[in-house]
Amino acid sequence: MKTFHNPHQALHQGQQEMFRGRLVPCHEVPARLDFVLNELQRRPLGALEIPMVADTELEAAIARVHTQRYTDFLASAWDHWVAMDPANAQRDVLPSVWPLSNQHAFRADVLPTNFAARLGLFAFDAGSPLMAGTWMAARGGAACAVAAAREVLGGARSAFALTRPPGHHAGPDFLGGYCFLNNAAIAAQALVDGGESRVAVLDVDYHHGNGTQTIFYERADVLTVSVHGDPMTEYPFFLGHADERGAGPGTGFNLNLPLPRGTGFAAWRAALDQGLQAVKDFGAGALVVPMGLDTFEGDPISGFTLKTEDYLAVGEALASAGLPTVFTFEGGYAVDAVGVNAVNLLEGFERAA
Ligand code: Q9C
Ligand code: ZN
Repeated sequence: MKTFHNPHQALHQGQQEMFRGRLVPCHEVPARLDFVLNELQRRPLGALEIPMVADTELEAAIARVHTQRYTDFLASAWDHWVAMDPANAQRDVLPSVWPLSNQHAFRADVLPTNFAARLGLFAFDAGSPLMAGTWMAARGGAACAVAAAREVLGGARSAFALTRPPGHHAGPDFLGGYCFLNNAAIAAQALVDGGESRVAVLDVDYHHGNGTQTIFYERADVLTVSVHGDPMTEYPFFLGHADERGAGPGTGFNLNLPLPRGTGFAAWRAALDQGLQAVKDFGAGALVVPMGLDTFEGDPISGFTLKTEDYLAVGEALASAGLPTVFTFEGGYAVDAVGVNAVNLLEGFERAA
């Protein structure tokens, strides 16, 4: 399996995230990707490459998933932030005001001129700092997703997009959960555009893949499945329940498998099997796996108890779908374990593929 890694990833390096009224050090750090790269060098699965995707092609692939209004905002956010106050050049961009979606409460159709207000329209939390290099880093990650999709369209059994920043919480026009561009959705859409008529996304991150769900919610050609911590108690809280089955032509093409905090491997694995059965019933021609390693017992912000050796079995189970598969890198905050856990999953897949 080839790995495409993002040479610009370290340009995105947040200082602090808001947590329960305090600013705490960011969990989503550049070293996460370095640990995965180091482990891939120790236990090679295939070539390690930088994605070669022309700017115009990358922009087109991103525009298939995200709105122009949102990508324009991301591209110019840093300059607007610094223009508000030159001292902002030393601070990360974080929102502090949001339009509630309650009926007759606030409007989301008017784009305010004030940048802090605009930020609140496009960001759903104060945990996802943005800085000078974020746009460059996010585009580099998306390029990995495009390159991995092309690799699979070209006949490879699998490819790994070692994306950072992560992507599965980012929607058509919003950022959050440390995510800016939805790399998994970009890969899935690239697979559709490359000729796959049915693509499945099976999200194994601890957190519900809300952005991916929203992007494909009304579509019958992309099945979205997510196994995650129950949003009644777990982030992102406001989406990810079992009764969200899709809408319009997409009705029946979204499956959420929420599990209680504290769930161990046996019960998690049973939910994964249920997800894999849905992928099979759908008749997918290709699979995208947003791969979060925050299901790990040692993860500092999550609540499942998977062990390092369990990830070999996770990879094996994913291979049993028998589909060309793109992996994207999502969460996983036990930094010194994230490399071994990620490569275990991919190695388990390769052994069984
Ligand atoms: N004290 C991903 O795994 N906040 N995003 C958690 C922690 C956000 C996770 C609060 C978690 C986002 C890609
Ligand atoms: Zn996560």
